[in-house]
Amino acid sequence: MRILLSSPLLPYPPFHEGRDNLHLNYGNCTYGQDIFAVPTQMHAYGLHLIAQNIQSPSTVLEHPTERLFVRELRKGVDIVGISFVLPFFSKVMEMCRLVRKHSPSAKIVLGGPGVQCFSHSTGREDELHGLADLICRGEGVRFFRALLGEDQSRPVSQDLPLGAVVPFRNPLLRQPSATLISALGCSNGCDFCAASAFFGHRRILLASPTELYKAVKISLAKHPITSARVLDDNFLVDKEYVREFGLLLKNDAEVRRRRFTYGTFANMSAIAQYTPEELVEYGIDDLLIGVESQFVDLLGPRIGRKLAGTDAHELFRELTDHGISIEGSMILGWDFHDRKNIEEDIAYYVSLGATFDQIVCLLPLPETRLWRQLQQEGRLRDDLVWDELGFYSRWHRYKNFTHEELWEHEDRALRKAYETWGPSYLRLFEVHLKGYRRFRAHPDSFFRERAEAHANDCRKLLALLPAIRLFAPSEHVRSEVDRLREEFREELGRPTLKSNLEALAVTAIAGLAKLKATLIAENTVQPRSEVYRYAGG
Ligand code: B12
Ligand code: SF4
Repeated sequence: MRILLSSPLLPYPPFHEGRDNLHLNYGNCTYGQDIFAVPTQMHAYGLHLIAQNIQSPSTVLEHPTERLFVRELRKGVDIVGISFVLPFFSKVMEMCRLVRKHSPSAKIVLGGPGVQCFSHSTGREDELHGLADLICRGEGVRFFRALLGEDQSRPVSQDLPLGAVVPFRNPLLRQPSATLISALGCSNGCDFCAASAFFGHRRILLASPTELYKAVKISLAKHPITSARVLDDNFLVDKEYVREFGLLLKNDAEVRRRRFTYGTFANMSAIAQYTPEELVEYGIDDLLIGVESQFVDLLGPRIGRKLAGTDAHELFRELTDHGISIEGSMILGWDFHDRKNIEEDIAYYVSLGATFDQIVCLLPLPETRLWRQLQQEGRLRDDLVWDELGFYSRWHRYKNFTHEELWEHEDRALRKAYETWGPSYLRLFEVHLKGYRRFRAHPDSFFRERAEAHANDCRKLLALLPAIRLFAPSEHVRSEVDRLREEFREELGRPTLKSNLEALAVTAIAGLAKLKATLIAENTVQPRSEVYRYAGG
């Protein structure tokens, strides 16, 4: 069997006012932080996971040009699998036509969250459905194994390509990081959550704690990394799992020597099962947490139950005091939001002091309860276009705001967080300083090693402080830089000559980035096309 797996074709459409869709942190969690927004590189993980877990050889194309895609088709292909999210609907249609033209006998299989389009009619889905042979509505590894007549119950292994954080988009500052996948979906079923709906409001486990640990070992053996992101919509929900995985890491001398830690996603009720020290013991360094709104009683039962009983201020303080950074997430444009309480909600969110901020407007996605509710209320647009999905979609009517008004609130909220807490790099510096303080004299050597790792991270981030001071968004942030620099000196001594030279170099790079940002309006950065060949087995 000759198998070709591909993500959508380049070029990607221009993005709205510098809001780069392709970078998780840049477009989401550090959006609005001027030159300090953090570009992160990610991959088409779903496709790699499938390719690494079938017995047939396969080729994975990431962001192919039309030429590259056609060249691969012409080599002769039996199955073409395409992974997409909704904004690439038309691109995928185009790709299916190319397959029919250049490899007419190939079977076309569509997968990824984009297939949620088939649960709604905008008038174009039948055409795409007609071009494809099979649609995978959910988990793809087992689907593909079934298609190839392979044993579906074999364990899932993973050795996914590295992602990276690239400050100022400067390759010299690139920090690679691994990606691991433990489970897909979440059973909490929040009304707005597309990921939960896509996997049938279930959590589908892909790797046991031992298998996930093996993936960490493979990555550490191959790459000079010290951290990973575990993609799992609610990783902390299963405490036994997390404990087993965490202790495998803790008891492994090499993992410890490399100071390996990981970030992941979890809701507040899942986090409440742990003490912050347990989270550190199990290897966690960062959590993406949905705050959604302070008006918990108005959010409905499903969203309410993941937040209920947790004091977000206390949780955020406790976690950051233990050296765990937080990607806070909040939504604007709930039906209960009016001009007064939206301000209160923004003030509440900003006061939490998250390390990264994902503040976004409520966006309905097909198959969710929110979608069905808006449909019943006649509030979905009749002429909605899948390709227009993004941070600035106009797919439904908000109750109390125009789209423009809400987008202004969003920009203002992000600005307020930025002016209050400064760039995420500065917030991260403080989290590491706190982690160092918390654990430097801990009786257990594991935690003292964590303290050392925090001290190293502080030393690395120190190089950014002069640039942050120079381009600070407010006087307050400038004085925060001075305070934190002073605290660093008290805890870890005077910066070395090497560190001062690094700071000079980073300030020069930041200055150039600022100049470039002033002179050239930013538009979509086209990702590089990449080809991966897998032997199968
Ligand atoms: C990481 C991530 C990103 C990364 C990387 C995306 C990528 N290239 O995969 C970045 C930051 C680049 C990103 C960007 C965007 N993202 Co995004 N992203 C995610 C996130 C958090 C995880 C995706 C992931 O990798 N999961 C792990 C892999 C293993 O799972 P998977 O992709 O679902 O794949 C499995 C199955 O779907 C299936 N499958 C997938 N592809 C295929 C193909 C075939 C042939 C088959 C058979 C099966 C199959 O098998 C896989 C294994 O089981 C999800 C939310 C979530 N929790 O799922 C949102 C999500 C996918 N993103 C979303 C959106 C909207 C976007 C953006 C458009 C952002 C925006 N608002 O403008 C951009 C689009 C850019 C782009 N080119 O893709 C939506 C998609 C909604 C939809 N129904 O289409 C999601 C669901 C978030 C949400 N809003 O709810 N995203
Ligand atoms: S808890 Fe998070 S991942 Fe789970 S359904 Fe709600 S929003 Fe989605």
